[in-house]
Amino acid sequence: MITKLQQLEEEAQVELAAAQTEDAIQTVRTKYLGRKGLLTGFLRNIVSVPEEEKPLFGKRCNEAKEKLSAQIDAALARSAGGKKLASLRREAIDVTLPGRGIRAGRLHPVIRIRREICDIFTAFGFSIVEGPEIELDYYNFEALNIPKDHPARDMQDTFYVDENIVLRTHTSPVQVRVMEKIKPPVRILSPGRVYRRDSDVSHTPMFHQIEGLLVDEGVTFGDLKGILTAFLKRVFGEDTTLRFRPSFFPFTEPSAEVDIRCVICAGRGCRVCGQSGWLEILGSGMVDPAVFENVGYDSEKYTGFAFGLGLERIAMLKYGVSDLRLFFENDSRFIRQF
Ligand code: 2NM
Repeated sequence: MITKLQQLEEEAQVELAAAQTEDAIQTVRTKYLGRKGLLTGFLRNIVSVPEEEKPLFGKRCNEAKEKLSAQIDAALARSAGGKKLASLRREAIDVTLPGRGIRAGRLHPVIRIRREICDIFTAFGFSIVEGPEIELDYYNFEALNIPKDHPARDMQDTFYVDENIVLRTHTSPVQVRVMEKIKPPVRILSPGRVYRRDSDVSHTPMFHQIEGLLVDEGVTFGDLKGILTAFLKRVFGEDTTLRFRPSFFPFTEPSAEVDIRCVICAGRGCRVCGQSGWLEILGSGMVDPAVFENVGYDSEKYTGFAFGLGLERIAMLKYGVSDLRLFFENDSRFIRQF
């Protein structure tokens, strides 16, 4: 019987050694030490043990149960410890690893140019003024000396809300509103969105403009040339070459367009400048006396100059963007480059 007990103990040892999980270890405990376990019930075999061996057999039975029970406890403790260790290893954080970078937003190139130009003119003493994008026909056309039969007023070119209300086609109405309110000297810059019924590879129905206005006693075309030259050299570089070319606008007389030497080909002629060697940058002129009369300024006492430019065009030339439509796609890969 004692040999049988030893066999049983050995079997239990082998099974316990093979038990890898807590469940498997518990199964061994139930099989040998449970209420109907093999070792638990083994003491009943004492009836077939010779009288003089009975005490020893009983003692061995108890020892076997206690030993196995202790081994199972130890195995369970090892298993739980291993599990805890594994989970600690799994959840470990390497605090020395570099963090994941956060993608910061960027300013849209049109907004960058707008800020840059506003900063330059603020330094020249100009104030920044904004106004409504939905504008009265009066401020957008009439007050600016644009007659009723002017092509700019055509339904083809202007978004009409109704007979008297339009989406502004330029930001000059803002300047008319300012002149109605305050007496000279006036030095203002009006940035903003403008709208024209135009849509092809080089025109979008909405684009951004900046217009400037300076009015005082004794302002001359020389002042216009001086201010605009200083401005364009700050934007495109001090060695930029300029050209003032006669032009026409209903609200200025005389009028001039300002060109710069082509930034792409340096004047040799290329696709961007249409082989001319020059790039049109802005329109300008001395404010027409008729405009001053419309806002109640004495055109005998005051003179002034004004100018206007499109921001998308400036941004394309300055940053070398070849397709206007990129400005309106909001592709972060494009915007991130500036
Ligand atoms: C331009 C060109 C020339 C202009 C005129 C005025 C105002 F309100 F004073 F009459 N503001 N802006 C002007 C003059 C705009 O854009 C090409």
